[in-house]
Amino acid sequence: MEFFKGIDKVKYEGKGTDSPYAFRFYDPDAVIGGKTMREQLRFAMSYWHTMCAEGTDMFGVGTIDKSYGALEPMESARRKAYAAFELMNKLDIDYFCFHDRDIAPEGATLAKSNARLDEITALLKRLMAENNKKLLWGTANCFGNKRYMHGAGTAPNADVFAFAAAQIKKALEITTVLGGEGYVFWGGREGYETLLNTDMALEQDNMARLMHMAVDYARSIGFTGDFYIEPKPKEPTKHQYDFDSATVLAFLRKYGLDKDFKLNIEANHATLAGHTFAHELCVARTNGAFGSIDANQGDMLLGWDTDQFPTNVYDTTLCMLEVLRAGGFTKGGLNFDAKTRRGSNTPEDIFLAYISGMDAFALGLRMADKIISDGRIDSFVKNRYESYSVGIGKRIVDGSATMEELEAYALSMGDVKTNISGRQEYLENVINQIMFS
Ligand code: XUL
Ligand code: CO
Repeated sequence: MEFFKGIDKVKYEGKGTDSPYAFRFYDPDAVIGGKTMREQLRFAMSYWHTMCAEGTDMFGVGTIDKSYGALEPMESARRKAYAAFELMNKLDIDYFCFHDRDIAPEGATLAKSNARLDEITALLKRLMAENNKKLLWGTANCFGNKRYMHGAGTAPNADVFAFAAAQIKKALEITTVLGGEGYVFWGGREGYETLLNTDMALEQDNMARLMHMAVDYARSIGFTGDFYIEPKPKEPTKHQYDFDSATVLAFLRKYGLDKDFKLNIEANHATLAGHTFAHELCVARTNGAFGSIDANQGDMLLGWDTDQFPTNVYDTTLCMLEVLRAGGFTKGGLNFDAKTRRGSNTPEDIFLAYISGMDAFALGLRMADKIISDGRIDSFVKNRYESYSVGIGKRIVDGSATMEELEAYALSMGDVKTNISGRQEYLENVINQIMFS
């Protein structure tokens, strides 16, 4: 059965094409920065937005039909699986990501939910082998059901904690069976609304306990992928515990989880935290915790997680610059945690949105590679810190300088004589020259 009739396999046609169903910049086999674009970008489809989200919002019902012609939920789940692989094939996307409840609807009991998951996991495993597709990461939806109204791992109710642990155990099993390269913890409702009813210390200790159990269990069943925490500062709770990269790093180190976990950075989450996307990536990279990316963009004028398909090439360029500086992806990739607007409600819109997002990142990769080979930005930064490679600066960096020595140095100096310009405007113009020449 063909679900996306009339749409052929999308191919690279180059800048000159006038076809909307073609890549202008994503040429999977072209080598950029030492690897093919396919290997550098490791694009993934998000099952929840792409196969499931129907365009509901606070004010209205769905506008997008995602039943795939099925009348009952499990039949719909089966059809979604077939449709997902057709879509990935037509868009030439190698990976996908899912929450347990995206691939199979929750049943009346945990046992029934697990049986449903087993059925769809077997189907996905077969379709993955037939279509040569891979699982970038799996996760558990521990936020949608009303039992998670106060959180899951951070719930005040131990029965909820136990239920979440059971759900995560199953999600780890199916992720392992499908050869997932990662497993994500996004906080969901792990945060609080008011400190008046919250024991923050116990809640965070419990979250860490759950993560330790998850790591131990996953390793015991043969999961060799990376674990990720995906930082987000707000929404759904007022204060999410996984606020931003720096907060998550402090949490991981406090609880001894930093060896097993890396970060999954989402663009729109970064901006909600008051950071740029590149800042969050740089914090992850410079702390050895860069893992994977949820690719999307927010809206400057809106204060929530709009999960739009990324089209801002400045942002994708600065993102890919961080990815290249991190040495590229290892087990992570670019997962489009993005959905079409409620008014873009046809299957064609999903294809057009993926094409725009993939091309925006392909262009970002090409531009980032040009920035690195141009060398002006890197050499400017290197020169800016030159004073640390000689004399007193060198002694500061190698740890041999003392406060007394620095005082004597400052006294003999009189005052700082030179402070060279940061040349921000020039550097911004260099980026434009590289991008638009
Ligand atoms: C929520 C979000 C999630 C995670 C996976 O904002 O980004 O979809 O990526 O749970
Ligand atoms: Co995400």
